[in-house]
Amino acid sequence: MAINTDLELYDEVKIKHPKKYKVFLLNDDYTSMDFVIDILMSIFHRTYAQAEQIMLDIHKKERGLCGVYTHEIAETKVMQVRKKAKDNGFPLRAIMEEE
Ligand code: TYC
Repeated sequence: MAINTDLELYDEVKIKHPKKYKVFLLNDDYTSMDFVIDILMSIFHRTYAQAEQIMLDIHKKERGLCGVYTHEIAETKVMQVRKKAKDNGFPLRAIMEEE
């Protein structure tokens, strides 16, 4: 019995957490600041104040962290940014990187 419990415990300890991915927005010269703020609020669920701060960070430092997600969700966010930017005629891009 004791050996069983130990094995179960060992298996539990071995469980790996799914990898997480950082999603960044990239700066460019053409996308409007208001549109970036809208993207951060609608896709990344930021408040207006947070979105404005992240947008200004990107504007100054070339890229900014929008959120950290599982692979599938990060990929979806990147695609949603691409589609919404394209539909609105902006070149805004998002990328993901393993954490
Ligand atoms: N640099 C853009 C401008 O001056 C604003 C901008 C901010 C664009 C963040 C993209 O991810 C971005 N209109």
